[in-house]
Amino acid sequence: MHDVPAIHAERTSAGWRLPGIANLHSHAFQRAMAGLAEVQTDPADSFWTWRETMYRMAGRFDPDTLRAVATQLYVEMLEAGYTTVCEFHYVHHAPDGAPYAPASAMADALIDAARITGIRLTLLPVLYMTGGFDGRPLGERQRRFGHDVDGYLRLFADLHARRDDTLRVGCALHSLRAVPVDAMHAVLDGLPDDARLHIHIAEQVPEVDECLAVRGGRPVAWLLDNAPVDARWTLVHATHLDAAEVAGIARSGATVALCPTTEANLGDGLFPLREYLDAGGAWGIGSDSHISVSPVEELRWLEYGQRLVTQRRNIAVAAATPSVGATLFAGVQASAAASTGFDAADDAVVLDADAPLLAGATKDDVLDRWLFAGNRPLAREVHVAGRTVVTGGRHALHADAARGYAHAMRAVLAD
Ligand code: NGQ
Ligand code: ZN
Repeated sequence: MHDVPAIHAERTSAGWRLPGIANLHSHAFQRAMAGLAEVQTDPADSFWTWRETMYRMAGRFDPDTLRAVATQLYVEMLEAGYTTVCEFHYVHHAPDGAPYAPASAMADALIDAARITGIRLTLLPVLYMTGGFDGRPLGERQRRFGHDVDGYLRLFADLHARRDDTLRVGCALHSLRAVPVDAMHAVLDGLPDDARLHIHIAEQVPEVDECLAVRGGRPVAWLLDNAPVDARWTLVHATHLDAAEVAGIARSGATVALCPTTEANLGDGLFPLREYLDAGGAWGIGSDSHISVSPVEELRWLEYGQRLVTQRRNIAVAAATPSVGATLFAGVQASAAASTGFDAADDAVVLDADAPLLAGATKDDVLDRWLFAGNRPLAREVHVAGRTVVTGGRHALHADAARGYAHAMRAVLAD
């Protein structure tokens, strides 16, 4: 369990300079359905009915529309201060399940979008094999997500050979629901030793119950007992934990990727943040379904969720740092390299020191003011891998990306 070093904003002539922020969890195509699943279809609407809407949206993408949507999304991320994105990518094939030529066409679209916009990309091709814990085959709408072990390892090797300064390639297991035990071991055995591993886990209560019934353990407990979970691993959501699981993740060195705006939007439940911080656990944030593309909103709601249930204030603080903003920002920085595979220490976000929200700010309160005091975007400049990608709050492709996105959305939303 590690001490998280405090982060201080540095006052420069351009503004308040901070390290860049890693976005640990993204499904780029879901940007296209943000705001389109907020209509009640059934009084019992839930994560599971949202998922049906999401599958319909996933069914409409091809490489060109994915490239356009991801380009707009990555422009929005950079303007918000995210400088690295982990793309949890599972829409691999054509809608009928037939591979594209090349088989990496959809992944290539994401790589293109990252290169065009300048964001660092940790591409996580997803292994997705079954429709549930019982091993049932993929449903019709899931067919374009599927691989066998050999097909998956071929895709992984093809993508992994292309890594460079701003591209890393890791492995994602969609979830315990979607990956049989033997396949999990076969894929883990076939990966390079330093591969990053991400997995959705324990997001919904029915998933915990089914795992208990079928595998005889809660999802996180089962994973800790059956996989070599360590600092290379990122557990996405890990919402429903008992005390032993909280301690077990923290001890393993894995990072938990928390996605508070998506978790709220989907009605997942609330992560036991205070207990996890007390255990010394590593964590970061992700924008996941992109119902919001804002590290400010993720961190604010991470703290606010805790305040709402505990009826207390200022929960996420470290002994050394009474500032909630500084503690949250430091937590995000501390997990970034292990989860993304990048050493991105020189990436930077420069906040507009002339903004009224930051009037009279000091290095001790600037993070709290940025994260809690308003909604006007304050990132004035963003620097990634030696390139200045945002100036005056705008990405150079701000207008072009929006035009390409509007065009792609007409195709995606057409019947
Ligand atoms: C996903 N998203 O794969 O996009 C999932 C939903 C599932 C989130 N969990 C589908 N937020 O978990 O089966
Ligand atoms: Zn996800």
